[in-house]
Amino acid sequence: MSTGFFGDIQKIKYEGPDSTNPLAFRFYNPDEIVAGKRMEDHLRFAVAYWHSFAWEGSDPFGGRTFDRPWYGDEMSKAKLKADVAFEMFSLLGAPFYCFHDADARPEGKNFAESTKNLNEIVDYLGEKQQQTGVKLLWGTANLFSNRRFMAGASTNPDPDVFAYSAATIKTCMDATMKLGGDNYVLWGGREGYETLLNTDLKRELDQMARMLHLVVEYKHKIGFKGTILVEPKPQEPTKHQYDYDVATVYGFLKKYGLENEVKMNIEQGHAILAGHTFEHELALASALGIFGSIDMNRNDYQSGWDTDQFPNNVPEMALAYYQVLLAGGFTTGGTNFDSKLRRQSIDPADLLIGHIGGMDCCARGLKAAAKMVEDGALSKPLSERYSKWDSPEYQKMLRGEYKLDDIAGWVEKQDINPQPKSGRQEYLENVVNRYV
Ligand code: XLS
Ligand code: NI
Ligand code: NI
Repeated sequence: MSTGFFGDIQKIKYEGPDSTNPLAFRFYNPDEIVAGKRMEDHLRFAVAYWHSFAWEGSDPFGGRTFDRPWYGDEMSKAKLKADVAFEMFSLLGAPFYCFHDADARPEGKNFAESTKNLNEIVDYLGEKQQQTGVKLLWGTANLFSNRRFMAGASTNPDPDVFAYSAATIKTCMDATMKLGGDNYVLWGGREGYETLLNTDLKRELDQMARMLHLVVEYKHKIGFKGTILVEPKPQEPTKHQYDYDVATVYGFLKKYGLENEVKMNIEQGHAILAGHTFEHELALASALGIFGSIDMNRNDYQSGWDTDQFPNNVPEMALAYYQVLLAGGFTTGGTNFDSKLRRQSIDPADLLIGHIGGMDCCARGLKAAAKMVEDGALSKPLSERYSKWDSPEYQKMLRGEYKLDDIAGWVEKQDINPQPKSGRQEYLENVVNRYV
């Protein structure tokens, strides 16, 4: 039975590029084949429970702007929230969702009660998944909102918090496993510091690594087949977060022997905060063999803050999905909208419209990317640019068969005299613009 929250809005359909219906897809056509695969299977869209159903529209200067019938601490409200959430996933035809424990269950008076509440709501979510066919892309623990985590979760100077966090993660991994989740995510919003004056950085990194080892060990113990993902972010809420960006996390994983167990969940807005492009983070993760999943929500470029807006820039999406395709596409990962409405967008339909626009934008980006791959539009000029490396002498050099003095002798004998060549950036930018 419907909750009636979305009124008489029916399942969102694909109506094609000419449609002016705000409640229709113009580009996202789940069954359309792109590069040999259904669009839905390429993009693997997920809706984030927290921003759409738990966040109440507050900002640093004002509180709740949304008026939702499920706000409150009772279990019945949590179930109503789940009812509306699954109605929305179904209206959108989103195959996946993601959630934190704290989004879905009422907080208990202690760990045991919070766990009991979580288990009750997990059973309910399981029934909803059964009824709708919507699946869990990833589960995660909220180890940042409650004041107990203000000085960090695994990196807290107080080991009671470390233990509480470990226990909480265990319950969330159990929940994710029970719901058949494809991944488990760790985002360390409070894992970092405000000032070095009160922070032992070395200790905190060791603590964080211990937690990640515990997570990986438990994954194998319970036979969880999904992927463990870390989501990098440079700052906000903490001034300096340890999981700064893909490169930093990779160094951390290497140092602590975790690089074969953990992959990346890369968020567009976090990449920008770290001073990178999204495609840089995607390409680097792929090059390092740790590409996993994406959070597809953008920032406002003027604010310098994680504004978590729905994506709306097709050329940027095209470059992002180009990297995703080059990486071989998603396996367990997907496209999660970790996006929230602007706080004035208070109508139920706004929730749908935000996601519809985001899904359409990603679909356009994917199609452009697939065409660029198919035509070799960028890959041909790229391999041409590096082609001299294919010669036997340079292959030997790459393999380490020549030492520095051998190379010096060879350069002199061959009279090697490098001639600069154009990088053709404007040409390549124009090529991309033909596709978007
Ligand atoms: C916050 C993060 C968060 C994670 C999940 O900036 O993006 O939403 O995705 O904890
Ligand atoms: Ni974020
Ligand atoms: Ni995120």
